[in-house]
Amino acid sequence: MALDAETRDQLIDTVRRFVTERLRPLEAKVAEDDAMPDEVIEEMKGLGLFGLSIPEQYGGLDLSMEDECLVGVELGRTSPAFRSAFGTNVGIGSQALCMFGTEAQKEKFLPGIASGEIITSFALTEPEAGSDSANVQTRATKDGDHYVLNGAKRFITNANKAHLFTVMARTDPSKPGGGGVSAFLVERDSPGLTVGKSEKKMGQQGAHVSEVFFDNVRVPAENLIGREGEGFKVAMQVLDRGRLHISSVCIGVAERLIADCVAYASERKQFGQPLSSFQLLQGMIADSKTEALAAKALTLETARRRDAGENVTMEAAAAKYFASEMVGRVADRAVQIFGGAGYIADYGIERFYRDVRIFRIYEGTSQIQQVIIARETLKRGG
Ligand code: COS
Repeated sequence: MALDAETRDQLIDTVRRFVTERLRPLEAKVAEDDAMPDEVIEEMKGLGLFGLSIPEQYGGLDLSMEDECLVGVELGRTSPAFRSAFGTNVGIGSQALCMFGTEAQKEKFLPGIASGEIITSFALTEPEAGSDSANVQTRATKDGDHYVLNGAKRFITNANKAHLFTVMARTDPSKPGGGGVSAFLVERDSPGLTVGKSEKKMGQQGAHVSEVFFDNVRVPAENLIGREGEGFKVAMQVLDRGRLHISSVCIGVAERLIADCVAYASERKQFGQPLSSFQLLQGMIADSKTEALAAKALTLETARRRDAGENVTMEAAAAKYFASEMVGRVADRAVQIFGGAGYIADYGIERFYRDVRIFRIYEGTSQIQQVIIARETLKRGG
């Protein structure tokens, strides 16, 4: 549902102030501690951030994709680890349920997801199913009114805190591709489900990924999402949406870095002049600004088209591809503009440089986005 302009502007203003006043001062500490303060999580819950995308009738804010992206841009103006705390609830952890769940499933879980009481995770990736996500090996075998899950997932965001997983598992081993895969809601306290240690990562400290293991985990048949054998398509549609959300966060980070570069270049003097007076440096700022504007235009236009009911698989892939590569280039230029200071941890620029690297990998690598864009373009004939 689209908010009226006034309510939307108020929400954006509130999120902007929260990011500026509460989150930005904590960036270095969260990175250092690799943990998110509990009080910040509580404030995020109070602001409704866990329920941005959840329908109003279940306690969420029910934002349109366009409004979610506008909020995503604001959230991108600080360390992306903060967004990750509720990102799975807003996106990949909740959307299979929102789009394909039964009324009973929604009533049971969505209010808790919207309030942040239930943390969700999306468990698709496996050791042998990364980019080739149809190659799911985790098995789900029907046993009476249950399915029994066995297998392992990896790189699962927020698994260490999750109460509820959307798990893609193979129900039909005779079908090797996506057609034999089904999606399930699996509760964390199910006997046989264990979560591995949090992985040590290159960036985004304070956000966590872990392995998840299923050892004869019994899942009630009523927890199947959609129909048996449709789990791969469910996952792909969740990712179509998630890719737009990630694009908006990339744009926010780029805007933040451009502002930091402008502030630094205006203050720092060399050869008796501020850095900002040098045209070679202005060229870097102009390139970053142009690319950020282009990514924003593409992302918001695609979000509006999705809101209007169009299939935007190709356009969402293009947005994710362009925005994630764009913020990589912007972060690289930011290190260059800050010079030696860009390489020193105290200035925070090198942290963003590391943080943004994952955007070109998760929710589909740049190469996967290229595959999706090319396939569809070839199919359409241009
Ligand atoms: N929406 C709806 N249906 C989709 C779809 C989408 N976005 N993408 C694919 N499908 C359907 C296809 O239409 C096809 O249906 P039929 O069998 O009825 O024809 C089926 O799913 C299989 O699709 P496809 O043949 O394209 O599957 P591939 O194995 O070739 O894989 C890619 C497709 C590579 C695009 C997919 O595996 C992918 O996105 N990989 C990256 C996964 C990823 O992002 N992982 C990140 C981790 S999760 S955070």
